Amino acid sequence: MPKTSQTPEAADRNVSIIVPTFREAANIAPLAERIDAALSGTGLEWELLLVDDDSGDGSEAVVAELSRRLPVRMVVRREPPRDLSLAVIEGIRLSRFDRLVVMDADLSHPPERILDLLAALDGGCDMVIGSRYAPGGSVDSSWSLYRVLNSRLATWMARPLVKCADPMAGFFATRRSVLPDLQLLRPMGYKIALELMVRGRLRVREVSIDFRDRSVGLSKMNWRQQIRFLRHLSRLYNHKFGSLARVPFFSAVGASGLVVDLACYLGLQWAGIEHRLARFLSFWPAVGWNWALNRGLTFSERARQPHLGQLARFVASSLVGLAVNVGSYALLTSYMDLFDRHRLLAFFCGVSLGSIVNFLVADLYVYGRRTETGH
Ligand SMILES: Nc1nc2c(ncn2[C@@H]2O[C@H](COP(=O)(O)OP(=O)(O)OP(=O)(O)O)[C@@H](O)[C@H]2O)c(=O)[nH]1
Ligand SMILES: [Mg+2]
Repeated sequence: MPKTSQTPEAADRNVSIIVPTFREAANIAPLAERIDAALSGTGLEWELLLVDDDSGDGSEAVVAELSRRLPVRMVVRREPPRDLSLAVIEGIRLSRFDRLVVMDADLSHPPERILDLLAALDGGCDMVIGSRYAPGGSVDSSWSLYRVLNSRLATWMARPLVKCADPMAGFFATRRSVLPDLQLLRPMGYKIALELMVRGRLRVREVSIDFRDRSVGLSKMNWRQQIRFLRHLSRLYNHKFGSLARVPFFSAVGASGLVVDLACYLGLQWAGIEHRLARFLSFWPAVGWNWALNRGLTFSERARQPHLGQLARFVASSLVGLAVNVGSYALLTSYMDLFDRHRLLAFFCGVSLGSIVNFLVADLYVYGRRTETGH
């Protein structure tokens, strides 16, 4: 990736602040004013680079007005997909300086801490996270229990990937010159810091911050973004740990498929369908569910293949897995006394063997071996 031509000395006296925006017209001026107040008089040269996904809410006019007195500019992305991480990458590409700070527009991240992040960065590391969960940090006191648990769960899921208390953070400082080739990045959704940390193997430090909820404008976080986060996580696990990292995702999908299977099995009987027919019918929605989730999650970065052919191969592989499952149960209980006395053990051995076969067939045959890491 191209490096900036700044000398180290000059680089330490300036910073590009990159802010992804989508419908943040009301937050842009207060954000720029607070950054200006925090940085003016420090001798630091700065630019505020807003990367907007064609909000159409008057943001561009606000920036045009602001740019008369502050070093603020806006780049508008007009091509889909609309995506926070892709906007940040575009910002990194277009930034003037080597030192970068990335933050949200909604004033959740205190601009007054930018200098602290930069000081820590200059202290010798590749990335500094403005961390809600480092000692001394906090989240907004109005957070509901659901939101606390949601955030903690996401953090916990990312923990095997990086040594960082707040890998979900959107407030961070880094240097463009230490980042991996931007072409190789494959983020989706909100967690661009996590993407950079994992793929760039960055040395990370944390500076605690007090995170405040937005007071103006609407949050763009929704369930769709949460699914995108899971897909992103699956890619990063696969990148870091190889194909074996798919096993927990595949297992979790299988477990959820079991719930679908059971719900349909009971539901159909409740609707008056005979139990053997219900058993036969409930298999299909469950297998379709598993196929779709594995396509979107476990094997999400594999090359896209036509739906129907792939679904048919998945059904075939599920039937093979089922045969191994039931067959090994029958063999174990017929020929080994131990398993005949402890049939539950045989049941779980059957399930495990069937799942392993399912996984291998899915990995090698159903979802293909070719890797493509586009959106
Ligand atoms: N360019 C671009 N920016 C986005 C997009 N989605 C969100 N943003 C910006 O990314 C930042 C974070 O988005 P928020 O909606 O505040 O998400 P959040 O901080 O996780 O959620 P809240 O805590 O509810 O505010 C804000 O500056 C948004 O304007 C997008 O699709 N494209
Ligand atoms: Mg926000």
